[in-house]
Amino acid sequence: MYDSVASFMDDIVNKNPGEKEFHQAVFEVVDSLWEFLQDHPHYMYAKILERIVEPERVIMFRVPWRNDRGEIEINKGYRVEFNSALGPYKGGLRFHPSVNLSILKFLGFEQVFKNSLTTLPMGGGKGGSNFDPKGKSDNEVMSFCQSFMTELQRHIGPKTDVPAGDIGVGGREIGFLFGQYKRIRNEFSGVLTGKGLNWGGSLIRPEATGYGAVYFTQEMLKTKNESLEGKTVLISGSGNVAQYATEKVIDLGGKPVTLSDSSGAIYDPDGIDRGKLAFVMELKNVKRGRIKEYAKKYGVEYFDGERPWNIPCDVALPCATQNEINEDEAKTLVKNGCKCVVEGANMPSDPKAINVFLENKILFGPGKAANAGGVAVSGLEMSQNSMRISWSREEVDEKLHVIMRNIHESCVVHGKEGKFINYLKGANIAGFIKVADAMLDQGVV
Ligand code: NDP
Ligand code: 2IT
Repeated sequence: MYDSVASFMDDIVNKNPGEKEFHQAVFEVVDSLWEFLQDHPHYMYAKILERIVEPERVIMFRVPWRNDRGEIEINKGYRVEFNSALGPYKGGLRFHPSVNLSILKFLGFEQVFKNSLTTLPMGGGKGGSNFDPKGKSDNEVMSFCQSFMTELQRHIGPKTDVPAGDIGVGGREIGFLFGQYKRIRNEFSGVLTGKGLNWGGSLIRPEATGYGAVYFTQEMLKTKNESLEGKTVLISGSGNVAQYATEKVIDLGGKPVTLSDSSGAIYDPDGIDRGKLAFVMELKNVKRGRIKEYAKKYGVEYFDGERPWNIPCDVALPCATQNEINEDEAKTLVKNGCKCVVEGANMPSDPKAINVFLENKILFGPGKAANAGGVAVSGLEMSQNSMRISWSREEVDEKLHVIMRNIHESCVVHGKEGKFINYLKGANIAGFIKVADAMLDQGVV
């Protein structure tokens, strides 16, 4: 048994060499669980911690496909089936050139606790490829997706492992992947979520992560008798999560002033309104262009190669990618008056940034709680598929709202430190207990 977080982490680093994102995600969880585990030693005796950091299965495969010039290209494909204590493996697929085993293990690990927090019966997993959809034609994306699914299909299924979208995987990709699964397996089933509305998808799934993160923000602000009304909000990213977070902030009377992509950030001091958001959605989802176009169209500032964190705000919603807020940026946010940081993305704040937020006792909503709305509605999509029914927009939105409120409440119950709510600790403990207890019930597996 380990006598400290440091000795546990030494072992993690030795057993998983070079996987720095995975080390980071494990440290964050273990560090915030440590005290709790000392008070509940039965988890330690059963070696739950040692078991929970080891994926049940990792699948790695070759993805050969042909580009439009007829040349053969080869990518790496992965599925990390992390934990099935609570249900079939569930989690997104990421297509991005940076994808490697470390990134997918960090995402799969986070997903286990996140899915537990939703209270729905889902285990945790993640997958993807180092394929870069940027600059590829629809035909090339289809060829890639078909090849990717030709291998993945033998490992997944509606009762085994149910992938969905993440960075670089949206409605278009899920369509191509679903088509190939159906063709090979001769089976129309809920094997993927985020499907099109006319072939088994759920209303509100595209909106769910962004809306959910803003519902979570609302709950956090309520603990200070505040609301989003009139608040200036920084949002990073301009993809699925950022777009619908922006929409919900506008709905609730807040003023989103920034968006970004991997090339740079825009700052619109007058606020991004519905009309401007419609432009962004067309730009990103249809034309697949760069956010810089927004600055040209509306005559606002564009910061090439920069992130939006040096602009004064009340609330910050990082919705792009991991480690997009470092210690200095966190200090700048706090210095400029930011009172609330809520993670729409997975692990966007690095460990030193998180320390800055916690030391300054601002509201900090960790991704595994705040962005759980996406996978929660994926869980609702699975239920609707199994029952062969579809719920209305209002029904799904209401269920999402209730789930986000309940996750907030779980964080409060387990994260209260006097008057301060440590949402990070609360989310980790609440997520852990359910998975750990299920693992104990199921024996040494
Ligand atoms: P999208 O692919 O739709 O959008 C990603 C956005 O982030 C784009 O604007 C992209 O810019 C930007 N981005 C991606 N990588 C980088 C990078 N390395 N540096 C700077 N900017 C980057 O993905 P999503 O909106 O779905 O995902 C965003 C985040 O939310 C991810 O962390 C994801 O894991 C998380 N998440 C997503 C959920 C979902 O349901 N989709 C659910 C829960 C969490 P560019 O176009 O230039 O690449
Ligand atoms: O990180 C995430 O929670 C997702 N990308 C969504 C996963 C899902 O199965 O809907």
